[in-house]
Amino acid sequence: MMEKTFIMVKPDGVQRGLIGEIVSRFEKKGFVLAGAKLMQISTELAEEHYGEHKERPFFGELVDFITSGPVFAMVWEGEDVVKTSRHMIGATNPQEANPGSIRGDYAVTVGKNIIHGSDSLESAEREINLFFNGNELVDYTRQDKTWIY
Ligand code: ABT
Ligand code: MG
Repeated sequence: MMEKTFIMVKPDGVQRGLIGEIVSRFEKKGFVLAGAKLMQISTELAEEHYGEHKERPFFGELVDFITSGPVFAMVWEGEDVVKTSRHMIGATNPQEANPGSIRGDYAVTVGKNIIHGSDSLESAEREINLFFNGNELVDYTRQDKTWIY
């Protein structure tokens, strides 16, 4: 099924110069970039985005971290992109993330795991609406589509 998901390079990934590498992996995989922007997350947006973790002991640190510098927010489209991109990203804790996954290759600790990806279709819809206006998303077909599907 064709889906959209929300992917974000976190402040540590931006500072470490990993935007290009991460975009490249999704591009080469065959997913379609529907929207992207470099932005500074406000405290309000951070608390809303991570609302499910509000009661967790690490919530304050999480909000501080995600607002500590610019992030690169993206929407990617493709068949089963929500689940597949979670595999490409790897386990939340980079110590458990497989080599070959983004966190497995580039991250060391759970507090600085360089990338976010929506964990379900419902989360994806919620997060895309939280970060993007409809007019910031573009609908088009990649020329290589018939070689991917
Ligand atoms: P996100 O993509 O950031 O949502 O990570 P993921 O979905 O893989 O993992 P979840 B469970 O959503 O973690 C959200 C952020 O909270 C951090 N975290 C999580 C901790 O610092 N300690 C913990 O014990 C857990 C469970 C990691 C995630 N990211 N950041 N930044
Ligand atoms: Mg999550």
